[in-house]
Amino acid sequence: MVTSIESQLLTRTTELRAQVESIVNSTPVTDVHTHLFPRQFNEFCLYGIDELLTYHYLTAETFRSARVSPERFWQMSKTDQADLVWQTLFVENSPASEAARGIVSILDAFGLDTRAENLQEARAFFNSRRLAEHIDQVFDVARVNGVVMTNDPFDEAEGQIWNSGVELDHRFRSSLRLDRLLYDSDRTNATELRRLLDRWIERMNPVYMGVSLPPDFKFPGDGARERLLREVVLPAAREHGLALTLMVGVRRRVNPGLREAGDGVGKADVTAVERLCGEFGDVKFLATFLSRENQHELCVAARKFSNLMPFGCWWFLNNPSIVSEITRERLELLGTSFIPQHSDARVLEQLIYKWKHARKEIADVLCDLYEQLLLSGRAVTRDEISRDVSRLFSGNCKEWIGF
Ligand code: HDL
Ligand code: ZN
Repeated sequence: MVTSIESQLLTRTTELRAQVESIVNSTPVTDVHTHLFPRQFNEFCLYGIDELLTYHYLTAETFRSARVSPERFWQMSKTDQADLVWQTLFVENSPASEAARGIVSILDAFGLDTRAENLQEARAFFNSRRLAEHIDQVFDVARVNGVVMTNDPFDEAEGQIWNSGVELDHRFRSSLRLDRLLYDSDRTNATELRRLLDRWIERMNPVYMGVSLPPDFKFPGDGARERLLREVVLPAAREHGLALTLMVGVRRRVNPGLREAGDGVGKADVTAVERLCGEFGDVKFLATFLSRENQHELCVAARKFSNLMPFGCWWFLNNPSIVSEITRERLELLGTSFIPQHSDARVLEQLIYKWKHARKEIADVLCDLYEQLLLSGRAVTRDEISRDVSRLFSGNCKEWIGF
């Protein structure tokens, strides 16, 4: 028999869950790391069903089930590749993976047939879209108010667009990606590198400088990369007032034949980031680690260094089961002083699924947290829930990178 206290509690928690879900689903988000481009960047602005289905997450999964070698696949046209992905992952099999379910969420958002035998309807729909309105609608449906791009000053074609004095859509802000700068040994002249950095910061007006790092990254270290970080990048970050974003634990080209899908993961050394944060206490760091095994250590490191902002459930971690686990441990160790997710979107419409799926997990974790708080003796108000979600979805980002 349910006592009156139990039924009151049940009513309160039911109301609470409804409030949290409504606030999480309606609060706009700033997406702190993507590979998206505005339409002013022409062929860099990827959208539509063929780009969505040839996303490297899906091609990797297709190679596991289709009887087509990667070499043969790369010789096919993009539409033939997309047809094979659709046939393999959506017709011959259930779209069980997170990336495949993401396509279902996107098609469903546009009212398209998620069980179609072929891509005829989807192609006709996306081909009929006027890009400017399409971008508006995607940002609106995903409730994304801004995205940070990943800009590589050493990509010839991208550099030309920047040099043309392109006017950026205000929803897209740049970040200066340093991978090639730090890894191409022929650019290791510190003075030359600093001159290049200053020039590109002036031109792109980035909101941060970012670099991806392998699992064996050490700091301090005696390699060229560590020397350039210390002598060039960090002084530039300090003088320009820019945050440095560290993406740690990627093993590039584990299987080169898979091209963009060929990268892997490795457990990294979080103490390297601790030492960076300690030595450069006046620089703000954003950090995300690719290995699930590094996530708890990153939370503890962030408790030691207030200039360290953990962000996102990166790449192989962007799956509901792991997003839920990471978000829960971050809340328990950091309160709301972290950035729970970024989309890493490469194709425009991915914003819709990546944020819909992330919001579901974040809402579930927050509901449990607030229910625990209620049972501990403190209810939360609607305004407090809204304040917390706004801080997670945009406030922490705004404080760290001004966007
Ligand atoms: O290095 C990165 O920024 C990664 O996010 C890679 O771009 C990776 O291929 C990716 O898209 N992950 O989601
Ligand atoms: Zn990325």
